[in-house]
Amino acid sequence: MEFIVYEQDGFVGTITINRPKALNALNSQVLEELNAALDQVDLENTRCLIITGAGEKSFVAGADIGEMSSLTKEEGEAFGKKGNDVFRKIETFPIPVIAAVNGFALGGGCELSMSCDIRICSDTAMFGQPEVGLGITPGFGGTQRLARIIPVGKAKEMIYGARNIKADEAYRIGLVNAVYPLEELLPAAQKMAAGIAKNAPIAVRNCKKAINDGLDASMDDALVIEEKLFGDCFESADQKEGMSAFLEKRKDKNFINK
Ligand code: DAK
Repeated sequence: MEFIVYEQDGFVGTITINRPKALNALNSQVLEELNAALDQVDLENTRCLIITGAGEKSFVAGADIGEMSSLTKEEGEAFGKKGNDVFRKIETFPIPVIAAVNGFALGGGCELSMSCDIRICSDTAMFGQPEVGLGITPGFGGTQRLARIIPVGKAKEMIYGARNIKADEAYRIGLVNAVYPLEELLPAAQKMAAGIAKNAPIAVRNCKKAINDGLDASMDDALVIEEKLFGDCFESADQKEGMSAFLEKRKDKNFINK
């Protein structure tokens, strides 16, 4: 792959968008490679994923404006679908995905981070949906996900005004969970990922599914979703291991993803 680097460290996988000359902007090739990289993750042995950007300046500075500038209506719609499909794949990926936002997260970059379960960022990060200044709407889920993550009025203010926000404001309004000095960002993401990976993988996956599916349902339906995913954990080796460890007052647990 030309623009995606995949690294595996124990149970944690890291995908790096690697197109620093264009501040990691998303052209069709980057989106296709990102899609392929996700398909290649070994889900038997990977329990958490980190997505970050190469270089010290940018996570992803948006969809590629050069490529988009000459699209027809049909091509624009197809490009939007390509991004939406891969971002939805991330959002519904079986294991948790952490965005480690190391700089600009504009347009498609902000949208990519929002398709991840958790966002943390460097103190140099900047988030925004500048599309209306380019004569388009956010096209990779920005109008939908931003308004679900932060208060609707804030989302509308950012999107209508094409107003970018810095890390401290992103933290204040709940767009990111934490802010770190740039050099501490990736270690912090790895520590968070390792903390997730040490827990029972089937239970963690079922929690992700319960939260995501439940948010799209009524409370009555959402509780049924939870009941089923709760029930699904029983009779698994890891449920027996987790509960035996508690009853035996044993700190070390050996979860095997079965
Ligand atoms: N696309 C292409 N190239 C980009 C880019 C981008 N989004 N962002 C930066 N680059 C390139 C620059 O052109 C420059 O290339 P060279 O001139 O060196 O060849 C290089 O990266 C370095 O950028 P700068 O020289 O501009 O660096 P600065 O530090 O001065 O400024 C910046 C950094 C991030 C403030 C600036 O580059 C910037 O404003 N970039 C654009 C940010 C932006 O507007 N992003 C949102 C893009 S729109 C849809 C589908 C998708 C979308 C919408 C609709 N449908 C199909 C409905 C998504 C839209 C977007 O994401």
